[in-house]
This record gives sequence, C-alpha cells and structure tokens, in this order.
Amino acid sequence: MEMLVVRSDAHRHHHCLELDGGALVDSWDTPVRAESVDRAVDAFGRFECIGPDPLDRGLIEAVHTSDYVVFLEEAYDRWVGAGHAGPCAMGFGWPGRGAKPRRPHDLLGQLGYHSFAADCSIGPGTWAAAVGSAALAQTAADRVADGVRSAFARCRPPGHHAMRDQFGGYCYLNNAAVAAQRLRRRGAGRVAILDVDYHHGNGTQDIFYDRDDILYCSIHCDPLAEFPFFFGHAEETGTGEGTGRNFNLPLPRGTTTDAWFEALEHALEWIEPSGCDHLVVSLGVDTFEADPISHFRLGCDAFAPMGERIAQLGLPTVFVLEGGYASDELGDNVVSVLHGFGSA
Ligand code: Q9C
Ligand code: ZN
Repeated sequence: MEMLVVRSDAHRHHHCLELDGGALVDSWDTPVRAESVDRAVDAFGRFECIGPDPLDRGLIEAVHTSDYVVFLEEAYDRWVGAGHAGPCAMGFGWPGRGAKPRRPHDLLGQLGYHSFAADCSIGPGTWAAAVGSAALAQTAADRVADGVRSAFARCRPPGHHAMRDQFGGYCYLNNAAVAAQRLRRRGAGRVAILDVDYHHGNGTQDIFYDRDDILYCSIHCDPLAEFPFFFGHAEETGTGEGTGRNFNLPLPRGTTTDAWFEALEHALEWIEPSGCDHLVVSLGVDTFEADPISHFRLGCDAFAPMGERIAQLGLPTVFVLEGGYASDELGDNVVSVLHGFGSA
C-alpha cells in the first residue's frame, strides 16, 4: 500500500465567515476543499481509505489548555444564547502590546482572548468539525505507530495556525501537534514536524517552542509580507530545552519552484542529524502558483518531487492537510505529493 488515507465527513457543517478586505465573506476554507481532495484520492484509486477512531480528549488537552478547549466547545451556544446579530461567533478586541491579559469572563472578551485574527469565526458546525479533524490526525498517527510507513489525515479545518490557547488562520485545534504528541505517546523518541504550507505555522511553533522532543521546521512566505505577520522569522529558534529545535525558512513573495526546493534541502539537512525517528508533514499546497490567496509560484509538477524528496528522509511519516485554496487543483496537488512519497 502506497499510503493510508484517513477521512470523514465531520467537516461538512463547518463553513464560517472571515473578515477579508474589510468585508465579512464566506471563509476561503470551504467544504469544497475537502471534497476536492476526496475526489482526487478516489480517482487515483491506489490509496487505502479508512475512517477515524474517536478522539482522545486528553490528547488535545496535552497541546491546548483545557480552558481553551471548553471555550471552543461552548462558544457558539453562548453566542446564540446572548442573541448577537451575526451568524458566527467572532471577536473584535485583542490585547494591545504590553498587556498582561487576564482572561475576561465576557464572551466577546474571551473571543478576543482566545483568537489572534479576524479571518476566523465559530459557527454551529465548527466544534464538531475541529474535533473530527483532530481525530483524523490522531488516527493517522496511531496507524503509523502500529507500523504503517505513512498515513495522510485529510484534515479540515486545518490546524497549524492554532496556538496553545488561540484560534486563527482557519485553525482551531492543531492537528499536526495532535499527531506529533500521539506519536510520542505511542513510543516515538523524537518527532520532526516539517511544515510546507505557504504560511508559517505559528501555532505549531508556539506549542513546541520550549520542547526538545518535538522539533518544528517551516518553509513559508516572509511574515513581514504575509499572514500570520508576527511569527515565522529566522531568528525564532526555540527557547529553554527547545533552544535550537525550531527552524524557520522564510522566503519572499514570488518564490519559484527552484528557490523553494533549495530551501527544502536546508530543511532536510537540518532534520536529518536531529535524531528524529518519526516525521509529521504539515501539508499545505497553497504554494501553488494559482492559489487565490497566496503568492508563491510552484507549478503542478512541483508536488510529486516534493513528496519524493521528503521520502528520502526514510522516516515513518504522518501527513496532515493544512492549506490550499485553488479548489480545482487542490486534490490533484495533494495526491501528487502523497504518490511521490509513496512511490519513492
Ligand atoms: N481574510 C492556512 O493556510 N487569511 N490558513 C487571511 C484575509 C489568512 C491560511 C485572508 C490565511 C490563513 C491553513
Ligand atoms: Zn496556508
């Protein structure tokens, strides 16, 4: 078997709103994205597909605070109960620079406290979808821990922007963090996370920044020019026991396939001697040249070589779906990475 695919329909009732260009519009993270991947996987026909096991809540509370998890679970009902006009729960006020924020008890205050961006809101299906998405990552990690060489969690919503206690960037629970933490619990010695999404995975970096057992390495657009803006610089290298265990490779807008693959070589050269025995790949394909909200220039033909090159690390690997918003090509680009990996 080339690749085990873990997927479900739990995402379907999650479609919320985002503030985009000053207008409140349907989120770019639509159910169509997951359908594009499912269709391409089915058309390819060579991956085995399974559903998820139930999510272990203790696992998400190992990478998020329990206050935050309870908040996510209850926020939409509290929003409806308070009679707010809008269809989705969304904050509007965030702690200013220098604040030492205390957690408000007011819902609107908590929405600001537990988020970092206005591109993300909580609708009636959001909690169930976030839990369903994390369950895919947990299950993919379990199968790899059981001895499968590689598994792909077709996550939606994505996860890599979700911080220990804040949502944003279409992310609520950090699926890659869930997968890495599960691998550790199941006996992995040290886990590397390689994030190839166009955006920096500020959440994954945040969660593991002071840890020596789970490393984070990301290739992404320079945060001076792109969301999430305030994380992802090369100077961010970890702290405490995690010192030297975080590696950011920011690249300019307009980066082409050749320059991107040069950065991939640096990433792999950093991961190789790190002593990791398992790999989690945050697989965003919003590096694609036709992505409607991103600005790298990788062609469709870049994605199979990406998978092939990552496979050369020779590590048992969990792929977790992150971004990619060109819905017509999204599924094919994802399948290209997975097939490239599986056939290498
Ligand atoms: N409303 C991922 O790729 N959105 N998230 C800003 C302006 C930020 C992307 C667009 C993009 C988040 C997982
Ligand atoms: Zn992205």
